[in-house]
Amino acid sequence: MLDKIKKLHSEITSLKINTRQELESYRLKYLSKKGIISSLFEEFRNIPNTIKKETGQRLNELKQTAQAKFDSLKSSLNTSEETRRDVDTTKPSYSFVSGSRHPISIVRREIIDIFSRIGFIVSEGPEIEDDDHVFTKLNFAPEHPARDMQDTFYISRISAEDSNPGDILLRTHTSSVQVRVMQSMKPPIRTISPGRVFRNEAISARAHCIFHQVEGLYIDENVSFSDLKQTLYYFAHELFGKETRIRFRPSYFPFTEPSAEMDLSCLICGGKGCKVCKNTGWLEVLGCGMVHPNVLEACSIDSRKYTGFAFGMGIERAAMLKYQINDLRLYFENDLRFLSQFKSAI
Ligand code: 2NM
Repeated sequence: MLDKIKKLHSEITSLKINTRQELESYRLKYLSKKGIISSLFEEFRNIPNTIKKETGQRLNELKQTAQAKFDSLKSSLNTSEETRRDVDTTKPSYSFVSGSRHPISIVRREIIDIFSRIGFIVSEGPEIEDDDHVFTKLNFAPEHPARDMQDTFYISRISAEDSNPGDILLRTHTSSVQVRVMQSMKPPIRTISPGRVFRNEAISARAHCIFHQVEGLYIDENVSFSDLKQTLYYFAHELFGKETRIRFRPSYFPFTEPSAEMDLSCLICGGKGCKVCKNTGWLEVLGCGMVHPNVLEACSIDSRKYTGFAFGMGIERAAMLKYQINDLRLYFENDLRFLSQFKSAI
């Protein structure tokens, strides 16, 4: 019997099979219930115990070899024959739905594009920051309420001493990036810093604990408030349209003096008064001002030689105004019915 198995083994391994018919004959001859291998298993029952172990092993090997040959030929013959038969190369290809950019990305890219056309570069910095870059160098008093646990996410609290930068926290604005730029560059400086910021707030239609900001900074000799106004006027025209008018209202920020808030004429009613502008004709869009001399000095810039302006805006807010989105939560829910409405050139 061992001889028979050996002969069959070499027969099977050297056998050439080229078609599916040949494969089926092979299966019937060797692997089917009435095939040669099954009959050998029948025979195996009656052989003497002394050679049972070795014969059993050889027989199993034979069966595995025959089955493996069948399996591999089956898949290769299938693919090559069916490909020839089933593919219609004249058929148009399947169409697919392409994605679209998120409205926050669209507006961020547009803002970057608008400012890069007038010489601003993009700077980025860490989301996990220290107290020194987020508050102290920006002229926030030690007891300023923005430092409060209710507003800022603290990671670890260490008291600021000597060269130690103090608490580690999530940045609440991207002005911290501009502190890093001022510390590492000499004026003239023209930069914008887009990025995520974090505030400890209850989530609602108007507030979220993570949002996106773009802040801008321009420092040189003789930079004036009229430079600020003209730059932001250009920006509003580019982002919101040529019909847009702007106005400035006095405001307060620790890092600028004087400080202002900028409004746009209402994009819906053009200023006549409607629900969106709550009948005021104006929409609040950003904060700005002349960089406080204390901030320049804290970043080693001579405040007698240089002046600068800065501004900051929420990208969610700007996109809400541009696209009339009335609930902030839409930005974070990833509902395709919302997202697929935004198409952009950049
Ligand atoms: C705002 C409003 C006003 C601002 C100030 C600075 C810096 F770093 F130069 F001091 N960056 N951004 C700034 C000024 C931000 O956001 C509402």
